[in-house]
Amino acid sequence: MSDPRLPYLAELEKKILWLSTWTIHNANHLRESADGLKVGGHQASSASLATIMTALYMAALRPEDRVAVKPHASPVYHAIQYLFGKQSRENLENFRGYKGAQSYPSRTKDADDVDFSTGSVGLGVAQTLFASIVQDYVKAHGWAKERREGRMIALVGDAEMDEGNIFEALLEGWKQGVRNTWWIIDYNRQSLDAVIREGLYARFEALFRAFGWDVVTLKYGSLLEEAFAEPGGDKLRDWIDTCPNQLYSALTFQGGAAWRKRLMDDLGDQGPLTALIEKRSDAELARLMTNLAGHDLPTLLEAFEGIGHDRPVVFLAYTIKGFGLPLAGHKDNHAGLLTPTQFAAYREQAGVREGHEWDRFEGLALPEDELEAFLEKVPFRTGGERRLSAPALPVPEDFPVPHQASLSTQQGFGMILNELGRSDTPLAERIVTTSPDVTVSTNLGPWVNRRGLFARQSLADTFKAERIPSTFNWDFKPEGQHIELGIAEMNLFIQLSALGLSHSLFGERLIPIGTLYDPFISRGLDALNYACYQDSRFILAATPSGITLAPEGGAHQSIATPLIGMSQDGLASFEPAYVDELSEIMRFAFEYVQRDGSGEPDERTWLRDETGGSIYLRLSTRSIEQPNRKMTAELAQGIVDGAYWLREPGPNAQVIVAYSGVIAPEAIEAVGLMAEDRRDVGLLAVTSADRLNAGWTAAQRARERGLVHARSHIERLLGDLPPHCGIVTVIDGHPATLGWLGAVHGHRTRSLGVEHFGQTGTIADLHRHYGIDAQGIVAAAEMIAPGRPIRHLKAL
Ligand SMILES: Cc1ncc(C[n+]2csc(CCOP(=O)(O)OP(=O)(O)O)c2C)c(N)n1
Ligand SMILES: [Mg+2]
Repeated sequence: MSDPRLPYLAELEKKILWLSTWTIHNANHLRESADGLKVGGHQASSASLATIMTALYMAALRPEDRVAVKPHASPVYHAIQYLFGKQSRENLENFRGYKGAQSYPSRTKDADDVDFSTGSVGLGVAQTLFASIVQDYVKAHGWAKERREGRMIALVGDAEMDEGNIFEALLEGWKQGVRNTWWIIDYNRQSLDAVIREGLYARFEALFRAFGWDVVTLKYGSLLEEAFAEPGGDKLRDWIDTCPNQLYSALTFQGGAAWRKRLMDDLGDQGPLTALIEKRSDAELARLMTNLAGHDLPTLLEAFEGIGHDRPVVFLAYTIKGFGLPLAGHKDNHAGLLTPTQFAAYREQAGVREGHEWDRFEGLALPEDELEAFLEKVPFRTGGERRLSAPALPVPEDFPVPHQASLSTQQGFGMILNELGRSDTPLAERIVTTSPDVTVSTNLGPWVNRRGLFARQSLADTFKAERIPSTFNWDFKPEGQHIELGIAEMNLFIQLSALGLSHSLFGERLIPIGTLYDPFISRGLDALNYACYQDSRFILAATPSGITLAPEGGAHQSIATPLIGMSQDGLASFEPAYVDELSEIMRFAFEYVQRDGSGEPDERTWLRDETGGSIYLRLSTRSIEQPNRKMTAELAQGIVDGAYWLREPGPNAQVIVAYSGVIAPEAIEAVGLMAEDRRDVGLLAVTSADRLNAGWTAAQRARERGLVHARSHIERLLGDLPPHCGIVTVIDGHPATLGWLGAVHGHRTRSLGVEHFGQTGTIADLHRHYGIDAQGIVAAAEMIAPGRPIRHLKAL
């Protein structure tokens, strides 16, 4: 018996294709004359997925399912949401325009319930796999009991599969026993520039099987299957199976007459096959030959709804790029647009009158009330609000502050986590740590010993069972709180991105903390960028950093990361020198990652702290002498706001030193060396160049808008410096990080730091080499604040 939903789905598919095509055509039309900004890359890619997305959103999906939509299918996504009443006509009219519907589905910029932001191909795909691990994590900890398990689904372009991060994720998924993950490959055999290599499907199949996935190949639609059953049909099937991708695409573009000629030339037998071809009109023949499974609703429904297990599945769905449009199959169609004549023909075919383009049911054959009733009952829409939330967890009052005469920030970080791990506070319960094979070397070991490693199935530590002494106790268990990853840093960031959305995706708050070596942030940078773009919330502890890694040499010594931290939106970066600072920053971080307030700036700092965000801690393994001081409220505030005076400059200051991070001892020494020969020298501890800079920029903007009293933290700190005072800045990182400080009030500035690939050596060797030792700082001060020779400055 035929599925009663099919007539409705067929009509809706037609409407979805129309709406997405019209959205693009209309936006392009509007914009072309205004500023020449053409809409590219959407039309053909969208049409390729229109049938699959209809089958999913209008039938197969459940509200608990989460989907990463291929970037260029955003018009289809927006069209579906428009039919659901969740996307506005204004936004669609303004597609790709100022504040309009986004070119690529965006959780933060779009108003229509996007699950994962996509755009940089490959990342969204992997994110579904890691989201599935998060779902398992949440369930294994006994949370979200009343929620049904969702499937994490990615709609993947076939050329998107070239992205290496997908393979990294596959391997990790295999290790973690990933479930409930579906990847649907839009196998249109076209990329942006070209038609893809022959036989790629066979590589995909072998690959996914090797990683334990079920492979479902969706090749022929029901019309083709019926034709294959006719006499001579098996020959037609053989022909299709060996037809090169280029030829198939070209014939699709050319249409029915071309199909006929070619098939007759190749297959005409004056017998059953000729009859099979001849009995169809050109239009019917074209329809038959393009009836690939990815455009066949009955086949798709059967495939999607036939999965009755939770194993990961890849669907290899044959499709046609530009299906249903006059540019179908053409190899140049990626950025192709319909010409006015082509569009007029398509409009005619869609039965849409001018002026009625946005009418939801215009041109459809079924009565409006029936379609409306069908839409109302679509299962995907029945669960209420899909974007979830979870209350913020309190940060313990008695937050740990490790005390030792000498410590590194990395040790401090490990000790603070270990202390938190000792407690049974709600916060400690929800912390989840993860690290790409650097758990021990980033000091997470003690925390992991306490809280265990996460796995759905328990796995005892054999070394422990065999009573072999080891510092680490690596029991895997469902209640474990550390996700041990392989080395791939991309996976770390995508895992963090998924963990940091748990409150929104699964309604359960997690506080993710990821650790890695600072130089390898660059390896996962795009994934970090997308994690922030999606407003995922996590704490990143990057350690060791800079030339702390002295003996490692070469490119192991991170240089650019402070600038990455400053320029990455959605990420507040800190580089503390001392562990008491780190403690204040972490206390703040745990709260900050959970904030969800309005975007109004704070009048003290001009930072938009209410909104919260993620945190980056640039830490070090260099052990330095710790200050013995009382943490006053004022000091704590300065640390969090980004800077405080370690030594306040006097009224006649000739020079100040502003430093960030573990270079503190050198900065302190330098100030001591020049104290006799320069007046009122000050020492500014910068804990967050990022927050100082952001506040300064925001305060200037506020003043330009008429808020004349707006003052940022750094403007106040430097406000009393005499105009002739020089500033020497120093950081174990790129000097530009602090180079802007002189511009705040117009002070001469010399910025020291590291600009070049490293040498091996001791830390002292390298400080000297780069001129960021005490002598280098003093030499810079002497140049910038002329006066009598500084006695302690040795001849360099
Ligand atoms: C990381 C990244 N590199 C490049 C691009 C530009 N780009 C967008 S789509 C695309 C290829 C699309 O091919 P495919 O994935 O097969 O999707 P189709 O358009 O065929 O549906 C490229 C190269 C991008 N969005 N992201
Ligand atoms: Mg493609």
